[in-house]
Parts: sequence; structure tokens; C-alpha cells
Amino acid sequence: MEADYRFLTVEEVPGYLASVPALAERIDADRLLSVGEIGDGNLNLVFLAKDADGRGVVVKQALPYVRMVGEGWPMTPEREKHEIQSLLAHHALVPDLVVEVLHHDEERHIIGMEDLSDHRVWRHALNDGATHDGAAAAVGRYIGAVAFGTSVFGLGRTELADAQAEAINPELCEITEDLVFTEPSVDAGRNVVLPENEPDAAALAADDVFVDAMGWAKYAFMTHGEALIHGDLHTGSVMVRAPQGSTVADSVKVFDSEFAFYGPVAFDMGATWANYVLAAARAFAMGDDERGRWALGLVDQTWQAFEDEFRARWPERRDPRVWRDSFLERRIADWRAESWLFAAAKMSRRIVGAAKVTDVQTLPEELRVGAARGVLAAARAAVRADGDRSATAFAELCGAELLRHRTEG
Ligand code: SR1
Ligand code: MG
Repeated sequence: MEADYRFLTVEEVPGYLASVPALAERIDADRLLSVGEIGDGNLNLVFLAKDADGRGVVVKQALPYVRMVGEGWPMTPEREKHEIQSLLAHHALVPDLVVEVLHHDEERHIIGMEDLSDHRVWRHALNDGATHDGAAAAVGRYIGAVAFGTSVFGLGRTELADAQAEAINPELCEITEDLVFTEPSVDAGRNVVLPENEPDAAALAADDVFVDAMGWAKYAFMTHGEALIHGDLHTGSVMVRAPQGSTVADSVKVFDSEFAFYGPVAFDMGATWANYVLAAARAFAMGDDERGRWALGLVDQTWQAFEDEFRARWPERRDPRVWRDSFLERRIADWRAESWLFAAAKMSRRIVGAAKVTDVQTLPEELRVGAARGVLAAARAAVRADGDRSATAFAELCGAELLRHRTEG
């Protein structure tokens, strides 16, 4: 740990806000009504301050270790630089879909951001049965804008090289390489499952087709530097808002992109698909089949919006002389097929690995057994699929596995 690392505290926040002009102009630091630590992620401290007029700001500090474990798992706090770089680059492309950054304190690894407390973390909303129609499409539009705007298609050569150099993020990439691609099948002592799911985890580890597929996925993750991707685009990295009494999202904001780097576009897409499958697993386990099918429908919504956004930007590509329309068709088809692979990786890691998700973990144990088994079966089936590689085919295949394995009452 950095010897001079200084932790931000609730008591210190008012003075900190007053001392930073970019934050002080967004909140009355002398008339604060509340300051609280609200972080519920695996890694960082997050403080929300509200003033007497209802205005608020968020300050987030990257800790020098993994919060969910403690000091025993050190982690570079320099990751806030990658979060800032990507949030700014992504905000410039789709300002309505990315949280606004107000301040960067490089020395203390602190980011000041707009207050989104009138939004909810999408995973929490999904767990509660809310719909927020339009959110899945908004996330797809975000992935499409990033895929075009931060890549060879949208940037000039020097601008691209500068962005790539700034985005080198090996410490966080290695966490993903370990937790997402290697450890679901090669336990490094961090995996945990219910005793009833131990045979399922053992079958996954013994599945040569799955392990080989994860080798290819890891290789693609480490070598396909296509765009400045989010790198951790699960439903806990998206905030959603709907007007009182409405089921339609009127605001969707992506945040928490500290894992950003130049990586494969389909990794972000696969992350969203995996999380929709986890939401569906929860619904099917609870006997709400309509909701389960609705959650699986999000897969195609995100894909279609991504494809529409990328196609809409395509006429602006840097070199239409060689990147002709036939190139576009092949690129899109390849990304769709790769999304299956990355989704399979992301599904398995959330069931077997160290960092789990509340969609499944908050189910009663007897229901969790079948849900976990179904997600692992879906991951193994997805890497075997050939033929139709559409988003809807992925959702259908996963739905069949989830229903086949759920715990029957
Ligand atoms: C050690 S970090 C564990 C996980 O939390 C983050 O949200 C990423 O998904 C990472 O893999
Ligand atoms: Mg996160």
C-alpha cells in the first residue's frame, strides 16, 4: 500500500467539497444536510453529499486494495485514471448515457461526479422486478458509440495511438483474465459454490470444450485491442431512472469504468448478455416465467441498438476506401458470435468465482442450487453452439437450460 495513502472519511468530505471549486459550485458545502458512504461495489469508497437545497455530488476514492476482501488483496489505486479517461471519452460520444465527471484528484485517487441519487443501480431494480423499458437499448447504443468512436473507425491515427497508450491498464486486466477466463475452470482457491453445486462446478472444470473456449476468449481479450471498452459492463455499472408510476426509463447512465482498456468490443456486449441471463435465472427460479422471458428479451434489445448505432456511424469511418460495406457485415457477424463466448465466460464466473451477484446470491438456497446449475449449463451449451449465432438464439438456448435445471418446488 502507498505509504502516504490518505483515506477520505465522511467527516472530511464537507471540507474537501469546499476546497474544490468544481465541486463547490455544484453544492453548498456550508449547508450540507447529509454525507454518507454509499459504496456497495467490490472495490471503492463512494460518498454522497446533499445540501439543504437538494443539490448533491458524489466523490469516489479508489482504495489501495480490493474492498470486498480487504488489505490482503492489494490493488492499484491508480485505476481512477482509467475510469476518468474512459468516462470522459465515452461522455463525449454519448453525453446522455454516461455519468458526468466534475473533478479529478490524481494525488488522492478521487473522482467527483454528478449526483445520480434519483436513479437506481440497474441490478437492484431488476432484482425488485422493475422493468425500465429502453434501458437495454440505451446500453446497446452506448456500446455501439464506443465501438465506433474510440476505434480505428472514429479516430485519427495519432489520436488513436495516444488513447491506446493512455489506456494500458494491466493490473485491472489481469484481474479479469484471472477471475473471468481462468478461475471458473481452474480454481485458484477463491471459488465458492453451495455443496449441492459442487458437482456442477467440477463438471465445468472437466469440460474440455468449455476450457478450450475460455482459452480462446482469454486470448481474444488480451490481444484484440479494438476500442476503449468499459471492461466491466454488468448491470451494477448502469444507473436507471423512470418517472413515478412509469415503467419506461427516462434516464440511463453508465458509470464505474475503471477496468477500461483497449479490448474486444464483444466483451462489453457479452457482459450485458450474461447479466440478463442471471436476471432471468432469478426470475425463473422464483417461478416468474414471464419475467424470465422478459429478461432474456433484453439480450436482443441491447444487440439491436448496438448494431443500429454502429451502422448509423459507419458512413463517417476514417477509411471507406478499404473498409467497405462487406467489411462492416463481417465485423458485425464476428462481434455477434464473439459475444456468445464472452457471455459464457461472464456467466460462469459469477456462479463459481469469487465475485458473485445478488440476482442469484439472494435467492433462498434451495432455489439457488437450480439457478446456479442452469447458468453453468447455459454457459457450457453456449460455447458448443454452431449454426444460428443470433442474439435471440443465444437467449433461447439460455432460457431452455435455465428452465431445464431450475429447482422444482
Ligand atoms: C477483485 S475485483 C472483483 C470484480 O469486481 C469488479 O466489479 C469486477 O467485475 C471484478 O472482476
Ligand atoms: Mg465496478
